[in-house]
Amino acid sequence: MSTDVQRFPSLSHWGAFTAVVRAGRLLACEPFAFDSAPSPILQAMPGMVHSSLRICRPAVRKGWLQQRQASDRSARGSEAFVEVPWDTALELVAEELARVRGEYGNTALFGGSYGWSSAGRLHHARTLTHRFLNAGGGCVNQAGNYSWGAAQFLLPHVIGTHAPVTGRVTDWNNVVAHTGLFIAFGGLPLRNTQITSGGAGEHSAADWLARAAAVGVEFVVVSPTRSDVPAGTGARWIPIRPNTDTALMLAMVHTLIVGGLHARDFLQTHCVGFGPFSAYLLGETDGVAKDAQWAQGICGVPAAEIRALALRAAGTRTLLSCAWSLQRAHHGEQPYWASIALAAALGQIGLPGGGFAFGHGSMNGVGNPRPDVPGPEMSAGRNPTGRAIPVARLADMLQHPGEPFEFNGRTEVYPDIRMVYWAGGNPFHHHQDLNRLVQAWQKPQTIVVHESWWTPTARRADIVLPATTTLERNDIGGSSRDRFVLAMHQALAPHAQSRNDFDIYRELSAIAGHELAFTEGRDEGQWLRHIYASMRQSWRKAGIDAPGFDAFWEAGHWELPKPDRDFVLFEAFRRDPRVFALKTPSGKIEICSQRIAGFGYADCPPHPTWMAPVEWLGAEAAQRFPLHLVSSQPADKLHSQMDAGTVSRAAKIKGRERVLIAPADAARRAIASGDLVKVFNQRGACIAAAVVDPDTMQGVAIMSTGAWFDPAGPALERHGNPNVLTIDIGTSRLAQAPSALSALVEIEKWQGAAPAVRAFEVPEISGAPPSPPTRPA
Ligand SMILES: Nc1nc2c(c(=O)[nH]1)N[C@H]1C(S)=C(S)[C@@H](COP(=O)(O)OP(=O)(O)OC[C@H]3O[C@@H](n4cnc5c(=O)[nH]c(N)nc54)[C@H](O)[C@@H]3O)O[C@H]1N2
Ligand SMILES: Nc1nc2c(c(=O)[nH]1)N[C@H]1C(S)=C(S)[C@@H](COP(=O)(O)OP(=O)(O)OC[C@H]3O[C@@H](n4cnc5c(=O)[nH]c(N)nc54)[C@H](O)[C@@H]3O)O[C@H]1N2
Ligand SMILES: [Mo]
Repeated sequence: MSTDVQRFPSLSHWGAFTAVVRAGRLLACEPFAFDSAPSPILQAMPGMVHSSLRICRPAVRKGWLQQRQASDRSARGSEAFVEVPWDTALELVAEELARVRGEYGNTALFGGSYGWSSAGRLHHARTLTHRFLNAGGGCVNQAGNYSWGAAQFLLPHVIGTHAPVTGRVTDWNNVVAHTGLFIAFGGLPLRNTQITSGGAGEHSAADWLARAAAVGVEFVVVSPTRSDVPAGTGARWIPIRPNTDTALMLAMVHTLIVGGLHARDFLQTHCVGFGPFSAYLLGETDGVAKDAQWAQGICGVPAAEIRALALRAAGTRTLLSCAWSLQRAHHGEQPYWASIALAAALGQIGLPGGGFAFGHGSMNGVGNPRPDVPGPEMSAGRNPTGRAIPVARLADMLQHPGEPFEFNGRTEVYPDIRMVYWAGGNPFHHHQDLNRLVQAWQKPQTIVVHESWWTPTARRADIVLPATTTLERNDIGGSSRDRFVLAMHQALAPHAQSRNDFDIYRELSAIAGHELAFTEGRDEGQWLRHIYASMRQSWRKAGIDAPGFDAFWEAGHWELPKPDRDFVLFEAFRRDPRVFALKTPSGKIEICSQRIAGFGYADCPPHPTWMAPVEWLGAEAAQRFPLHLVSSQPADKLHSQMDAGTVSRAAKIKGRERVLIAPADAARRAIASGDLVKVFNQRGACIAAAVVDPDTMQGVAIMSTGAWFDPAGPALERHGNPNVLTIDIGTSRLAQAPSALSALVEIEKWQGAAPAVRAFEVPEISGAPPSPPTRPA
């Protein structure tokens, strides 16, 4: 082992870096030279890579080892594990897969495996899980994602594509040059722009905001917290009650109509359905005019301010951008549709610096000028069963096998799942109403998880296979929003007995007799060359010449050229709506959708509509639980990743996640900053540490997601995980996306001693199997 310092190029979702290694230990992660705003999360990596929470050897839950599928499944998460040799573990997994497939068919196997996994694309665990299960006959998959699931299924009906929510929006260049007013619904929190799925070479959001502010672009931030206003932009903050943006937007359109300011020509030539929508706004259909006064009563923004904002927007070049958070709520389809209708009424869609956009404050690289060519990609193959559930209907599926559900115009039936396979995700982080998931998780006979750390999901598996981290293998990464493609050189030997997900699946494929279908005959090195070559070939078609693989690998990165002209969303469609028709039924923007009308969904009517969410500050339930819980992305980690690391732990108070509340709400409850509090509702309770925050709107409680789930039973979670409080329902029957941001809670001061946090303890593990695994005859 070398005692000299060695340096390896690498990449994470929070940025590119150089791994500095000595004697087999990661000493530091130095930010990429081209990154002007590197993420502090990098500093958590050395501690996490060598953490005592790493899973060292394959482990099987004791009861499962003894009784297999007949074991007591309520013991998941509390029972001890038994470490077994790799050969035994692989044989157990292979046998169980074969048994479930043989007895119940491929649709008894749930392999959605939702989660972010690594930035490296070859070793992306979720992709490899699909690839492996698809090669073996398929499984039940998950459709859509937790990030922008409502938009993904709504937007194709309205504008013929969901590309804009993936970050393909009018370039920042163009905004800086042309935009007069930038309205950010959900704000522009720079903490979220630390992250790009697939990893970023450059963190560009802060730079672009500064450049826009410098040329006088006026920013307005509509959000329940002033902290969504980025420093230095001079943005005006408009506080709004959570989940009520639709009402505000409708009233802005109403203001335009009554002022005769709506873009009649554009609505005529480029849109369909403004007539019925405007009848609804004017109160012709239900007797209620959706005017500014009406909206004030819902969203809390003064009527005069709503009208002024609408007039200001009509008087200049205006870009409307909605954070992804707006659609992660009950009826989350509506604010997105309403923002498109508002942009259409302003008539600036397809013009430089105008129209609508999504996600400028949600992820790095949104609006970053980049040639429209793919990044590195690994194929998951095709799922032979063709079956998938909407991503967030996980607990519903487990609890209601054989029952019908509606989704985007179809009626489908939940499959009867006997076995769950998860690698690269943490459902006990990401899912809503975790106490409900604990129950649903007892339904499958067998659960297999690959993880690098003893996460809440790994602890709740029957068979746990230890996976390497990114630094322990070679990979290639990059994002379709970033101009850099990064080489990721193996910097460390695999921790303990951990193996690459790729190798685990290769061996399991060999046992099952479909190794070639999984590997296509390529090893790691051959795959890296193959992925690079495919990408390079599609770049060449776009006129971009990249170096050969060896030169790229040696250099550690390659930078795509800046595009020579601005991208303006729907520019061509604007110019000629016939030639460049949208992929909607009418070829135009559908402010009213006949197709959606045909679905007959009361919870997703044919045009943007204000419907009160199940839980919000205007609901009856607000009398018992008077605070709206906003569970945001964490500043100091990515979801649950690195929660046990130094950066995240430093931000905790008394070891708990923080909850931000307004001074008046704190005073009423005699709560001071630093106090431990119980945050609770009818679904659960958690302990958090209060921070009295003048930037948080009254009536709102803000918690970051990501604290590792640490229940002392269904009644109390000890660490501050907001997902014991959130509601597990679909946004509507159309998208069935998560409604994480529609939850009411109450908070009270914690009395007496609080139970210790145990999230970062390794489960009980015994070294050797007590007896050879019993094999049912
Ligand atoms: N209340 C509330 N809940 C939310 C949200 C919210 O706003 N509010 N947001 C939602 C959103 S948008 C998202 S995207 C989800 C995120 O949910 P997830 O993507 O599930 O969260 P992560 O913590 O990123 O989980 C990834 C897991 O993969 C593991 N992993 C990383 N690399 C590898 C690897 O190479 N191999 C293997 N086997 N494992 C690996 C990590 O250790 C980690 O445990 O959360 C959702 N949940
Ligand atoms: N540091 C860090 N960055 C991340 C992530 C992370 O885990 N850590 N996760 C990444 C992922 S996977 C995703 S999908 C994106 C998510 O990106 P978003 O969904 O945009 O992120 P959130 O933090 O949930 O919400 C952004 C802001 O919206 C505001 N907000 C919440 N509800 C409402 C509402 O009803 N109306 C209005 N007007 N505002 C509201 C909140 O104040 C919040 O600060 O973030 C990405 N960025
Ligand atoms: Mo996400």
